[in-house]
Amino acid sequence: MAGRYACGVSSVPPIRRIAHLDMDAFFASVELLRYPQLKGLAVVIGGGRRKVDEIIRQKYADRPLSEIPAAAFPLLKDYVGRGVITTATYAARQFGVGSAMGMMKAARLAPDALVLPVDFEEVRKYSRGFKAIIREIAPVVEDRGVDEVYIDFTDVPGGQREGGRVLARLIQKAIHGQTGLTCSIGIAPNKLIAKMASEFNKPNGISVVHEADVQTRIWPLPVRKINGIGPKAEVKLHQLQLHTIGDIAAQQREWLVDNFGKAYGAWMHDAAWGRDDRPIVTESEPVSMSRETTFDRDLHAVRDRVELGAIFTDLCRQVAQDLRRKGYVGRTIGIKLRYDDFRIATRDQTIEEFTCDPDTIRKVAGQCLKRVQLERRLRLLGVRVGKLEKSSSQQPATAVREQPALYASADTPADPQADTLAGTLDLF
Ligand code: DCP
Ligand code: MG
Repeated sequence: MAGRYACGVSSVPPIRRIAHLDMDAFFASVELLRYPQLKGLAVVIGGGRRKVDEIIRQKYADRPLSEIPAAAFPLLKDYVGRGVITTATYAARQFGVGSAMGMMKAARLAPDALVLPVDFEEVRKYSRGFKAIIREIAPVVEDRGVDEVYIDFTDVPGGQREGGRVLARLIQKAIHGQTGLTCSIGIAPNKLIAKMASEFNKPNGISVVHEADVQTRIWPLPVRKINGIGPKAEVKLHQLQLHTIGDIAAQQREWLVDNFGKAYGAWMHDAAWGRDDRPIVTESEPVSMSRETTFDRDLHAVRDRVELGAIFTDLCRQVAQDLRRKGYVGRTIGIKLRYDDFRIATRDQTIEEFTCDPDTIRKVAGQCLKRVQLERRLRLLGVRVGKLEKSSSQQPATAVREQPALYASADTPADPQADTLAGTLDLF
């Protein structure tokens, strides 16, 4: 870089280079490590709690997992039950299937795709693993969840070469060499653009974006590509005839403020111009931990009381386990329901003492349940513990940087239409 800054002043700071790294088809790729014979095939991960691969493994107990024939694996078209796809291999994505799609719809699109359940423990193990590999090479890393991180390349040796491409290649090679997994990396002047750039060349790609490239590479993208513009903002932007990021950038800041409010409008203007100075946060503390499950069939609070009660207790137990494993206690306990008409209701309650005790969580979550309508059938039930603090009795060494819950969905504000029936139902 000496040449670049050869202006006689040695204190010129290096150019900020931020990378966003995202693992490719993460949960599916982890399964393919175990079953390399499925490489290149259309495989989807998801479905309920079916232990499909355990059945196969029993049947072929006499041979290593890698020698079980691909034909022995269950097909999507034979899948019974509900649930959504967690992820799909790139071969499966060619059929149009992908994350969050219902299994039934996916089965229509890719009937011959293989289907495997998620192995959470394995996924967590590889998640910790690839992050440790990155930290050995570039220490300033922000954990963004199970399969993505931001990395500050600015001061890392080689981090400025070819705009960061050289270091990105090194990281990709190290991760692949030590785990067999591939990832995609975007390197840019900031987090906002890096996040977009990591998608440009998926899978196993690297994209380098410079400040001067914003107009050509960022402005043509649809507004939703900005991390922070969600479905509601998108609808409104479309109503205002703004479809690309460039369309937003072409607006006056004041006009955006008038339409989207002071903070959001101004942020949107900056984002469209590729401006973002958020730092890399290396020690992120989880805000909450949650567990939720979609039922195989809609359940009714009275008619399916026993089944629902058991699932509810189990969710509380799992959240309590997550808290303990990661060394946290929490004080706000909440529930989330999705009704058969897809409406969502959430309720929570804050208690005096911090806890990670499954019975306490169960009791308070049960009280929250009494505050929502339970006449309609339910598709989904979730339990969340928030207002977290590190528990003093336990200090796990490695888990601190992990995200709260792998599959936590965004906290949904309480549904105003879900009237409270406090005290009238005592089901749980
Ligand atoms: N995931 C999930 N539920 C979703 C989306 C994703 O449980 N609705 C899980 C499965 C993914 C992992 O999180 O493997 C990472 O999510 P990504 O969006 O990064 O998707 P992938 O890594 O699977 O694919 P890509 O190559 O597009 O990053
Ligand atoms: Mg990914």
